[in-house]
Amino acid sequence: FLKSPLTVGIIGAAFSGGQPRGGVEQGPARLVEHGLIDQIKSLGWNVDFDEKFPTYENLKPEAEEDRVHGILKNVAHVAHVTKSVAESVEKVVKSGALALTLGGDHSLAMGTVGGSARVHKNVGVIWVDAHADINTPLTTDTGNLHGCPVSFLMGLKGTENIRGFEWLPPCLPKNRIVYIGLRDVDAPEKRILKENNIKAFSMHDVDKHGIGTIVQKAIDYLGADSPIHLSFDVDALDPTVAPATGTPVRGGLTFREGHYICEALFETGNLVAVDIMEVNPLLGEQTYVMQTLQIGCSLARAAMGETLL
Ligand code: 5AB
Ligand code: MN
Ligand code: MN
Ligand code: MN
Repeated sequence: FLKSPLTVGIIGAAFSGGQPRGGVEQGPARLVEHGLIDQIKSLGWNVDFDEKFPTYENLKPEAEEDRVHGILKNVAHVAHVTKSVAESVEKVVKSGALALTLGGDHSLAMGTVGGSARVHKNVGVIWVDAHADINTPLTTDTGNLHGCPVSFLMGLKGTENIRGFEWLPPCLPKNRIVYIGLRDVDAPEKRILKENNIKAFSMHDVDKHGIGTIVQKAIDYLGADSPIHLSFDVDALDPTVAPATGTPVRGGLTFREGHYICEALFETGNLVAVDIMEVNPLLGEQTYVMQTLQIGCSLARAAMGETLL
C-alpha cells in the first residue's frame, strides 16, 4: 500500500485532554528531541515532518455545555483535536506514505484510525494495549476519553449524537480490530468484547502461545491482504520496560515481545499507519523517562524495518 521510495509522514499530536495527567502532551516533542527523525532517516526512509506541529495546549477554554456530556470529560477539546488529527492522517495515508502519529493520549486514536479508515475502508487495526479502550459514554467509570476511542470508532450504543463528534461516523466494523496485550479490562468492556465477538488476545494468550503465534493469528484474522493500522499504547509493555506512562499495569509485554509485534507487522508490507501513544515524559525519575523515550523510538523503528542483523 505504500509508494516507493518509502516515505513517512510524522504527525506530532501533543495532546493530553483524553485523561487527567499532565505531561503526555510533551511526548511527541521529547521523542523527536531524542533523535527519532534522524534514526528513521538512517533506515533509508524519506521523512516528512513539520517541526511546528500544533500543540493544542492553548485551545480556548471549553464552554461549560461543550465540556461535559454526562460523565465524559473534555468532550469539545477531544472532538476538535481528533478531527484535526484525522485530517492529517488521511492526507498522509492518501499520499501513499506511512502515517506515524506520536502521542499524546490514546483518545487521539479516534483521529488516527478515523483518518486511515477514510482512505482504506477495510483497514484492519491491531490495538496493542493493557486496556481495551472500548468503554462507551454509558459504561465509563472515569469519564476519560482515552478509555473510549474504540467504541466511538465502532459507533457503539451511547456514542451517537455527542456534540463535536459529528465528523466521526462509525468507521470500524467489529471484526476489523484485534487486541494484543490486554490485562486490565473493565467489567462492562469484557461484556462488550464478548457480545460483539471482538478478537482479543490477552497476556494469558501471549504466555500460552508465544508472541510469534499470536501475531500470526492476528494477521490471519484480518486477512493477508488487509491494510494494517497499528495503534501501540506503550502501557502494553510491562512497567519495568516502559515506566513513564499514565496507566501502568503489571504483567505486560517484554521488550522483545513489543518489538517483535512491530517487526512482524512491518514484514507484512501492509502497514499504512502506526501510533505510538501514551509516552508521558513527566512521570517518574529521569532514567525511567529516558528508558521510555528510547523505547518509543525503537518501537517506531522496528515498525519501519529496523532489523537485528
Ligand atoms: B489507555 C479505564 N478502563 O476507562 C478507563 O491508557 C482505563 O489509553 C483506560 O489504554 C486506559 O478509564 C486508557 C479504567
Ligand atoms: Mn490505550
Ligand atoms: Mn492502556
Ligand atoms: Mn494509558
